[in-house]
Amino acid sequence: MQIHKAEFRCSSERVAQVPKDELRDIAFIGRSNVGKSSLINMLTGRKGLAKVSGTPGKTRLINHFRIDDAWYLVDLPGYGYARTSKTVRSDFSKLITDYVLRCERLHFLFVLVDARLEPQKIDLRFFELLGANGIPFGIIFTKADKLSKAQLEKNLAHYHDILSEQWEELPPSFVSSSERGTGRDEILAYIAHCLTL
Ligand SMILES: Nc1nc2c(ncn2[C@@H]2O[C@H](COP(=O)(O)OP(=O)(O)O)[C@@H](O)[C@H]2O)c(=O)[nH]1
Ligand SMILES: [Mg+2]
Repeated sequence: MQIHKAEFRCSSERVAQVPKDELRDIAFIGRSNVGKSSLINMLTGRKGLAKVSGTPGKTRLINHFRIDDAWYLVDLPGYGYARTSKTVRSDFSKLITDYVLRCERLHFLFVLVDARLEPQKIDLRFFELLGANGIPFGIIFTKADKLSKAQLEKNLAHYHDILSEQWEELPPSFVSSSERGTGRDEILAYIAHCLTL
């Protein structure tokens, strides 16, 4: 699949404000600074579509981007950023849980994790929440360019071991680098597949 048209549609501070049309949402989430905005720009081929920020934790809105008049790419707020107020920090904000667990627009969710890091507790907790609620999701390991091939393989194997302790069937996973365009074709092909279901 190729993306020809990507237009910002709206920012929502409450789920009541998200679009009400019949198109479906493919959403992206992860810890602040994991590389979500960069990945969205890489996938859509639009450098400035989602803002890439050096100051993490700023985006607390749900952003809808209308793709080829066929589906929405949804940029969700980051979670797990400590230097904000207590209510925003409390694991996953109400905005995130309202959307992810209850919004019927959501068709598939990609959870981004930094390929360089040990599995983070907050990400594992989030997977549990998704599993318990039957939300279909996949994992994208980001910033792969910052690792050697051997280190990447090692980290992925370790991650899979940890997940296998909890899951009988592992979620689909992808490796990305927004710097190099790695993972673009695979992720877009998977989205195309999801949209046929
Ligand atoms: N080397 C490298 N840096 C990245 C990649 N993706 C994001 N970054 C950097 O990581 C920082 C956070 O990226 P951003 O997309 O704003 O993360 P967000 O907070 O999850 O939206 C920025 O400094 C990016 O330039 C990547 O694939 N490779
Ligand atoms: Mg961002």
